[in-house]
Amino acid sequence: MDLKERLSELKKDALAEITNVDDLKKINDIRVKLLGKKGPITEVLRGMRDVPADQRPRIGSFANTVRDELTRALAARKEKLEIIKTAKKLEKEKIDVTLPGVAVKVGQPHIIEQVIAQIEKLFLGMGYQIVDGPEIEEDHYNFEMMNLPKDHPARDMQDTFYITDQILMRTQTSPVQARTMEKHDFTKGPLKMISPGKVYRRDTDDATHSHQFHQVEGLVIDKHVTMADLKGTLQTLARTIFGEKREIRLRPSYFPFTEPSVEVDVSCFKCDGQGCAVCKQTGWIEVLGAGMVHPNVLKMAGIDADVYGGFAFGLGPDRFAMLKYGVDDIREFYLNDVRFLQQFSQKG
Ligand code: FA5
Repeated sequence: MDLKERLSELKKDALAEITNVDDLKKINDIRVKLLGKKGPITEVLRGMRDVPADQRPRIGSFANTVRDELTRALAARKEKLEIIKTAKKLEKEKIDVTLPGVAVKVGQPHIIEQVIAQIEKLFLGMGYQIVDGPEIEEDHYNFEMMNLPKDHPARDMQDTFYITDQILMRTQTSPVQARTMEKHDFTKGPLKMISPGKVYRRDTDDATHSHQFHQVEGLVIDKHVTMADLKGTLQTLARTIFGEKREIRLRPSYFPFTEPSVEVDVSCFKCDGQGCAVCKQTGWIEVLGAGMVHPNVLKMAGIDADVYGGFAFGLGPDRFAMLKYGVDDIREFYLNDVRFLQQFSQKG
């Protein structure tokens, strides 16, 4: 058999082997076996030495054609096996997208947290800082610094959980203001802050009272702060929470830490001030307490009351939420019944 015949025979066997291989990993082995240095083609070409010189180009060219054909056949088989492999994998991992999904339950902040966040956003926008403070507080900060010495009759307004003589569960968020006033450096600018948080009172739980509730207090201290500043600020607050058309009115009141003190009413958002069940036919709803900071409070915090003055206000987000969403029992907020809580979407 001459070299050309041997090459043809070899090609036939090799193509058959390539066509029959069904394992991708074996393709490379076959390539090395057929076309490698120790492979039959190389060996045949080594025999070229014995071929007469005039026939060498023809056989050499044929050998190259055989090698190219085998290379192509190997590549084509490899591609085919890869397609088969992918198809098998896809078949195995097939997903039935028409199957019903499992709904993921997404939580949301508690409605009181949402109201507090809305208030915080407003005041941050007006350049206030948000300050946190301890819930277990000293009598000194909760009462004394707020112009409420021991045995002051106004202490009865806030029935207190005492832990010791001097330590108590804070009844209001005002102590945070006392702590901040004490530290504030007025050469660096005015003090503008709100302090949101939990407070505690020995109130008997009923539809409008809870022994644990929330407050947001606000405080501004600077030179030349007037009651008009207070009113404008609270007007903005009322409109943000209760709607664009709301008006507010101030009524004289009493708090030991402010003088003068006021109760703040907002025009009824249900009846637009006409009179309805929500506003008890008055057209107004009481929403918070406020006033101009008492000079004694400033002095106790080391602030010169002849130069500086300011306003303060304190509100209950629980009562705000009750009014805004028509919840008639404050205890609903604390029962943690998800069916109740889920009603309040994030947008409020
Ligand atoms: C105060 O606590 C004053 N520190 C507020 C203040 C600050 C006035 C600065 C002036 C200047 P009062 O006791 O009214 O005030 O409470 C404030 C708000 O907390 C009330 O308007 C009410 O919304 C809410 N609140 C009071 N007691 C309860 C309670 N037991 N349950 C739920 N909310 C309450």
